[in-house]
Amino acid sequence: MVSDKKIALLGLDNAGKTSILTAMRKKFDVPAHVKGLKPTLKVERSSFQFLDHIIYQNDFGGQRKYVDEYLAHKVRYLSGIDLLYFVIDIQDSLRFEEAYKFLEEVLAFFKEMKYSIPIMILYHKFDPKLKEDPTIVNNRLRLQDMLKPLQENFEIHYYETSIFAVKSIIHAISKGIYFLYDHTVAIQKFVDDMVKKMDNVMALLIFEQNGIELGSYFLDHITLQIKKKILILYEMAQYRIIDENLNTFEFSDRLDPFTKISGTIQSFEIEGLRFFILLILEEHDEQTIIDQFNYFENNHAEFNEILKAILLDDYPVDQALNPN
Ligand SMILES: Nc1nc2c(ncn2[C@@H]2O[C@H](COP(=O)(O)OP(=O)(O)OP(=O)(O)O)[C@@H](O)[C@H]2O)c(=O)[nH]1
Ligand SMILES: [Mg+2]
Repeated sequence: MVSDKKIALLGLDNAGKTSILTAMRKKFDVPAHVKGLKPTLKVERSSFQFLDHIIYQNDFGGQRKYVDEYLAHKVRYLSGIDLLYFVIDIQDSLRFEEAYKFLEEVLAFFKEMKYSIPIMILYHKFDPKLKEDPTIVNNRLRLQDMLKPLQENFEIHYYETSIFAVKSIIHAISKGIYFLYDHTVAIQKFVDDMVKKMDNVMALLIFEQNGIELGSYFLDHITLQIKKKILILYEMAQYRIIDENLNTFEFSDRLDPFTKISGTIQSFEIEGLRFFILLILEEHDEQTIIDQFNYFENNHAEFNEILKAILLDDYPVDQALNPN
């Protein structure tokens, strides 16, 4: 499925927009990747695969001449946007006024066009070591005050992000994307996306702690009998994981004389609630299974952020800014 969602990242030059997108792509060693970034020339369009579909993102270079160009031709540049991330460098208080004016003009255009889209304000470069720095804290308060009038017409969400705490970025970006969907659709998209990134998936299921299924994928043509067996395996694995206080539990089994599977279950704790993701792979050579399980394991932190973004309406900023 291809989505026609158009996402824009706007903000002044040097605010960190391209760095944020780089962080979303790379996830690891982000500061090193970001070091050599050049200013974006006008608008860089790329597609960004985040869910089971492609999202078109527009990284708007923030140099003055470009901003003037966008504002002079708003229809050309700013039409049809479904979601806006507006990035402000929290360390650069001398440019708050300029950033505000830019945002104000963009929102005035959205209002005129009757776009009521989510507006995500990223207070960026809110580096973990500056979390309690009085200047930065004060800058945040100032911005909050400045931006208040804009809330009259728009649903505005605020996030503190830093490339030194990649999960703060994953959180803010995912949150915005999931605002475009309701919870159930969002979770199902998340499941479909994971399946797409792996091979040999027979089933992938997300449950909350009472065993209510939030999202599911089963390979086509799988029999009801086998589905039932998978659910029994899930119950067994969930029991083990709780009983033995584990984060993850792997197993293999035979579902019928012809069907051997390997499975793993991961547990997530989100605001005191527990969630489980069950992955069942069709039998394959050992290395393939190990690779798939490793992929699943290595992405635990990211899955956790995405689930949080989908499931929680509010998320403590402090937590997001903890490096890893
Ligand atoms: N301390 C700190 N520096 C950052 C962070 N994110 C980005 N930077 C730095 O900010 C500079 C500018 O980043 P870019 O991502 O190129 O900024 P941009 O908003 O895309 O700029 P334009 O393309 O000109 O609009 C780079 O030198 C980054 O290293 C952050 O979270 N913390
Ligand atoms: Mg850029």
